[in-house]
Amino acid sequence: GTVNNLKTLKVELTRFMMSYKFALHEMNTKIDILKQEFHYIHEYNPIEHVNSRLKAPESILKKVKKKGYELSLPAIRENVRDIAGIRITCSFISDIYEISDMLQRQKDITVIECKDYIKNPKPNGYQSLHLILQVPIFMSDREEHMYVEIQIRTIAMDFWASLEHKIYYKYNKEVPAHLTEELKEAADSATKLDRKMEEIHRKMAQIKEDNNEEKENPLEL
Ligand code: 0O2
Repeated sequence: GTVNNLKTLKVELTRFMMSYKFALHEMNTKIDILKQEFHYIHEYNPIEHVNSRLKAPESILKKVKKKGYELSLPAIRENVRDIAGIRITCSFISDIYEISDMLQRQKDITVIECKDYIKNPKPNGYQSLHLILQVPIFMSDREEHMYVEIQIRTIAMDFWASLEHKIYYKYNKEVPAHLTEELKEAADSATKLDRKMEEIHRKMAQIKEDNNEEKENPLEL
């Protein structure tokens, strides 16, 4: 009885996590193709780096408990949508939306949700574009549609979020108001830096384009 049940549970859990592993693999390949293609068209690489992770079983259970979801694999599959997570760090803000559009346009991807914390930052200053997508994976005897969470942000947004996470992680008491304000100020500085770099990038691209036109039409003024 109990031993067999445990065996079945183990097989089911392994299958469950395996599906997310395949979904991550599928999405990572898509992102890698976009990265290479974008590089070819725009002559620069818009993706600084890509990180992906499978949510650890303890973290999954913690979330189920926190949100009060039913404790069953079907309920977890439906409700915990960030078991497969990918973070794309881009060079410029405009790259974020271009990459996001390119993913959303793919025919086998279903867009479930798009949260724009760049247009609407969180009160603490957090910025990122969050997509919940559904991607099909094909196995020997079945096809499954898996949720994948994609976070897309610039290096400056990532810098802020990484350090904010380090500073406040696991501190569940009230943070003094002046520190919350300073953190928000730091986020505003990151935004300023992002906008400045994008502006320089745009101006430089224009100069390069003008130069190329001169070369192509040497006799025209
Ligand atoms: P981890 O360790 O990254 O997985 P939910 O995902 O349901 O708990 P919500 O509000 O629906 O909550 O999701 P949301 O706002 O899209 O954010 C989820 C993820 O975004 C978090 O995952 C973080 O990775 C990131 N995030 C959101 N807000 C902040 C923030 O203020 N600071 C930092 N550093 N990261 C943030 P997890 O599961 O919390 O953590």
